[in-house]
Amino acid sequence: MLDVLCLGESMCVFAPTTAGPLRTAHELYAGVAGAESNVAIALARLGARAAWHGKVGADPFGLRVRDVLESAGVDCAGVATDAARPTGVYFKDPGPEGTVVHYYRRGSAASTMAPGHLAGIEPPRILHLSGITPALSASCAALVEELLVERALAPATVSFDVNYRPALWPVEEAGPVLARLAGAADVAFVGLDEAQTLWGVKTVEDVRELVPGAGVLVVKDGGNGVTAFEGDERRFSPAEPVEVVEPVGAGDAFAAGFLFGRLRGASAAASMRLGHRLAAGALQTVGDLAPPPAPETVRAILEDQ
Ligand code: KDG
Repeated sequence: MLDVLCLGESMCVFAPTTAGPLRTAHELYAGVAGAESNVAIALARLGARAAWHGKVGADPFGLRVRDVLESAGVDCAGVATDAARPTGVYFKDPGPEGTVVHYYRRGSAASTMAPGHLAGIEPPRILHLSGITPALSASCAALVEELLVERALAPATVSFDVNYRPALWPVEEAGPVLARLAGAADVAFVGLDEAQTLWGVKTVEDVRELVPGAGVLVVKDGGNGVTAFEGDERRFSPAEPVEVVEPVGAGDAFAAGFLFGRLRGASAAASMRLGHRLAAGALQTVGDLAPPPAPETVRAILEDQ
């Protein structure tokens, strides 16, 4: 049985190799990125049986996505190919105000995923989804509905990272959809900053009030730390202090560390500590993910309840 099945869109990403903006860059770094596939990679590197399901085009970008995931130990047997549509790509444009993302993913192969996409699949222990997928197309939104709300892969635990991407859909549309989906999940992750943008809330307690249904609600407050709500319990875990190089991917790394802890039966406190350790690595690299901590470090973190 799979430990975790992650479903979503994975793309090729291009970014200037130097600090300057895209407009004047001469050299671009090429990589593979996708919130859910990042989680699958991080989990596989920790030793979990992880699979990624999605759709890619019959093009070099799709082949690259598969190669990168497979070489990280992620099971890609369920990756579909759509010969009529491209693999999505995006560009990172670093500037004085931060990095702007330019997506070229409308009409991508992944955007044609639809209900029934995982039909006949043996339920994994955890199914991990994110709020990016319902923004891709109406059929992708219906697929998330089927998997998360209707529980097509029961009895899998369903994990959902809100991952609001403003370039994909406006707050007025995304806010109510993402609140409802997070509230239907067994484990929901949300950043306090994105909760403030999406739902106009102020504190982590406000987020819990807005999303009372999530079995475990994990609210991430950047460099301050993370609060996990489970039933009547509330636990805070401070973040590791780090020098941030590039923040993209840190949320995925945290989710992977937290889910790995839960898979190994660790407490919420220990799972959050492992999440922080992975996030700290991701924050200190230009790519989305850093190499995982040594197995003895992971063991020590998880054993210290
Ligand atoms: O969480 C990191 C992702 O945002 C990045 O890898 C790209 O999946 C991506 C997206 O849709 O923005």
